[in-house]
Amino acid sequence: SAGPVAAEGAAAAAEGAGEARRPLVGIIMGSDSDLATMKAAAQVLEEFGVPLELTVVSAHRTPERMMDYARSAASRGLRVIIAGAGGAAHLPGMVAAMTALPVVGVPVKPSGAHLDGLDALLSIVQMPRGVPVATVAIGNAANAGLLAVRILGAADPELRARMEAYQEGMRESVLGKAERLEQ
Ligand code: RP5
Repeated sequence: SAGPVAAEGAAAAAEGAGEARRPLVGIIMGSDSDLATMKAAAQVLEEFGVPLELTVVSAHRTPERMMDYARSAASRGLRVIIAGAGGAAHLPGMVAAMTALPVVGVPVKPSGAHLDGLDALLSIVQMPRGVPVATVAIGNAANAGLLAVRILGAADPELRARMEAYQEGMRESVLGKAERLEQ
């Protein structure tokens, strides 16, 4: 199929759910060469049991596909879109212009890039007033996944509890390291 690939979250698998749940988060990227960076977002969502879909949508090479994706996203049940691109990274902003869903932008540093991803960062973060894109650090797709979990968790106490447990895990990990250093 030409459509996005749906991945079932860990929680659904654990529940033994036979049918895949509808994706809540759409992960899109300008090129399959962005996948090495963007797969970290999918991994986070899978860890939290959030159903996702993942595909390639290019603002410049497939503009009509980008419009179709953005305009149909909410009615297809998506709640958050994570969009990553490198270079002249117009994908997150253009998608945000064509949907009312929250869009998280990931600046990708393509291999061999001359500007180290700074071009993508500025393209994504410098949105005009009225059309926000929540921009994470260059290459930090994991944070995009975590932000999507937080957005969904605002109205989902169970998911929010999983985020609190994740934060507690980080806290314990850092305290353990501090303790070992101080010995
Ligand atoms: C951008 O150009 C993509 O998001 C990618 O980061 C970069 C290079 O794309 P390819 O030439 O590898 O397809 O549009």
